[in-house]
Amino acid sequence: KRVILSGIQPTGVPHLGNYFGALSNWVKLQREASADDELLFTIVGWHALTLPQDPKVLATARTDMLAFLLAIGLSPQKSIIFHQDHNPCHTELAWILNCLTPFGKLKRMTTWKARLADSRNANDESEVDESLLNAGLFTYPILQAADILVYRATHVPVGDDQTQHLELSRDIAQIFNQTFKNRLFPLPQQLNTPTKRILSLKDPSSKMSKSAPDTQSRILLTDTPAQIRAKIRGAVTDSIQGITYDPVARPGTANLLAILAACTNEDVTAVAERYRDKRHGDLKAGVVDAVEGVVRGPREEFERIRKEEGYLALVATEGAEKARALAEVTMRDVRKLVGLA
Ligand code: AQP
Repeated sequence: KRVILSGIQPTGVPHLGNYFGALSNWVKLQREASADDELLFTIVGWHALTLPQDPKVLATARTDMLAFLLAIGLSPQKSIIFHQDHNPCHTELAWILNCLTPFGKLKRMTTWKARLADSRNANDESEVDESLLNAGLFTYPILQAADILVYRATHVPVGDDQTQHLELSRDIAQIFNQTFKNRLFPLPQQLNTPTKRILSLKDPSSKMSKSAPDTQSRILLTDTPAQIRAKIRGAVTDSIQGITYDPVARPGTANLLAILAACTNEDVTAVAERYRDKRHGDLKAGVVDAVEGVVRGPREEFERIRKEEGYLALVATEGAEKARALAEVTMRDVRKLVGLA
């Protein structure tokens, strides 16, 4: 039996990167799941708190994210869809795992190293401004391990940026199993999303992101056709004639080709071949149409579902009940094993 779990932070409206890198794959997994498979999709509010959040904005984003998950086609009849913060078993297990995880392993996380680098003094590299770093930023990979292990998940569909965190989850599962001479936790496998990372439209050296300051750098699932057109037209490309797929020399152009290929479900080299003798303007026009074709359905469905507050609350409550029931089964064993039954 497969137990598949994945999560998304309620840090804003999902963009094309989230959609192709995660959400559309969740829907595919749901469509192709067998009757035996258990699917869990969670909105990870506790992870969002590792960075400063405006409480009002977070509260809205959290409910909106649930509406988006339904709008893209996840079904509460087929998957357990829930808010992480509705299930305290995650934090209970996270604390126990905190006490088993070597400090050195966390220090090696590239996400942590990037945070440290961000907070270094520009003039004196050896100086870290610790006021920019909270303990949650250091330990959240353990909470992520708990999110997975509390359901004894076997498969975790995530992008390749998550490989190191998933390795840590496996290490922690192994440490727990060895320490308590048990095989409680299966070692979760990564299910790689077929789509590579979608890049920022304004700076193709970084990924498309919900929280990047430049709103023109991402296409949101709520964008209107006019907004999509303006953002794609303003995307950074290059001045080389003709269209070729070369992510190193032509990252902006390659990103547009990748977006188009993801929209039409084609091989990116086949798309590049089609546009070989065309101009960037033609490519951009093709991307605008393809993106609108993908975004229209979720956008319209989101607008409809977000107004159904009673239904959204019901989905959240039922999802939480199912998630808690599953997690409690694991936690009864965990508490017994560690001596806190
Ligand atoms: N640009 C991207 N291309 C492909 N996949 C992406 N993901 C995120 N950005 C891209 C995938 O989306 C899933 C959910 O991400 P998340 O919300 O948990 O956090 P994130 O990875 O940090 O995404 P964002 O959009 O950049 O959010 P913020 O700005 O809040 O940090 C993950 O599976 C991720 O791989």
